[in-house]
Amino acid sequence: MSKQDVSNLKINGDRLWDSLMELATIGGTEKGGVCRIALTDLDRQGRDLFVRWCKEAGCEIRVDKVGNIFARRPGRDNTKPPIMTGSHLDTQPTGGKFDGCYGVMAGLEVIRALNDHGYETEAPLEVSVWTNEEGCRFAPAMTASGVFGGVFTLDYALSRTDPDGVTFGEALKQIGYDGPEAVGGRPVGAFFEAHIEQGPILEREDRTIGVVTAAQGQRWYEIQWTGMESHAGTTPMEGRRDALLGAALLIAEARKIGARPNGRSTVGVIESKPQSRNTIPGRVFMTLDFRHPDDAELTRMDAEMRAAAARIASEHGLEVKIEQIWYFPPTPFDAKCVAAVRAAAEKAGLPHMDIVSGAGHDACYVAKVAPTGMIFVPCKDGISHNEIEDARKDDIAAGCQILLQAMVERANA
Ligand code: HGY
Ligand code: MN
Ligand code: MN
Ligand code: MN
Repeated sequence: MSKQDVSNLKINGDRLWDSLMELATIGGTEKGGVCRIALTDLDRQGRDLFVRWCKEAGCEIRVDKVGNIFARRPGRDNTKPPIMTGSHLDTQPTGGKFDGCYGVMAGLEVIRALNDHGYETEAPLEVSVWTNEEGCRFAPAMTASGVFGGVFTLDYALSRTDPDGVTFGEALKQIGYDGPEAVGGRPVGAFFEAHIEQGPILEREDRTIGVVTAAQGQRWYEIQWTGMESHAGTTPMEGRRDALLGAALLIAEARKIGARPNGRSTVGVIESKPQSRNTIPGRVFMTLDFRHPDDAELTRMDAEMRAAAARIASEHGLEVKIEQIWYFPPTPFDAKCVAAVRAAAEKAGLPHMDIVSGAGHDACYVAKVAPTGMIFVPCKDGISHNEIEDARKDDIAAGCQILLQAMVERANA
């Protein structure tokens, strides 16, 4: 096969957009979003559609023991480690059409476009689907790419349980994606993930491509407050042991702690018991998500939060148990991969800028075992993890074209 100039290998933006829209019908919501929670039957349907499309594109399919899918397009020299791309198909409960799905469909479009052009790369290519990236049903996030990257053990991942006590391993079996392949432990030439930015910067700066240099660090907590249930009418205000007050005060403190430059803090889940309007809550469960691009700041945020929680507990006669369930350090991406994305954007004449990812991505864990880079495209008003998540068709296509350029150049290097 001729080694055409890579820039002639054009992707088909309409086909990419149509595939995204068809995929979005699986778990589609009335508001135009997608709810396709990890390891549910809807997740299975999305996976099955991806596998069917990849087989139609001539790929070989492999599934590993945590359900990661790898669609492989052979190259001229299949002894070489594959150049990989991909992302996730699971969504948030109020998810959108693009978070994760874009990176998977963009990878498939690269394969389809190379097939159109009859172009064969030197090294093989692989498009991956990483299980449970979102972490909303099974915490922590990026569980399966974490096993691939050697951060979590296989048993740790399979034993994660959802709020109903179903384990990751059981749910994986239920959808038939408990694959036979070992997880990771094989050479990967490079990994590139295309993703919407999920924030407002690219749109505000009017840039089409985000050259992602790193991802910020994260700390996830589960916090239990224990006070004492008592009568709402007869219990004087003084001396109440109100667990919900403790949680509320910490939420306000966490907000202040996250308000520092580049800081982020979010309380996404709170459950108070006994859920009776005339009983003072005695038990409260809450989550806390801290983020910062600087690890020392993230550590300071942790210490400030713990001190605030201890102070609130002693002032209000409460017990507080803080469990950090996940720590993810700020992750720089591979300089060569970052430069390849920047050069491809430059060559394509696309307005671009360097950017640090506010979100975690599977690429952050694959980066532990392979040279890794990410390509961001803008999303409308920077909104994501929301059913109104939207993106421009041209931007989606442009990011995919950069992905093709970066992957093919690396595969032929
Ligand atoms: O939370 C995140 O950063 C990603 O959506 N898992
Ligand atoms: Mn994502
Ligand atoms: Mn997400
Ligand atoms: Mn430049």
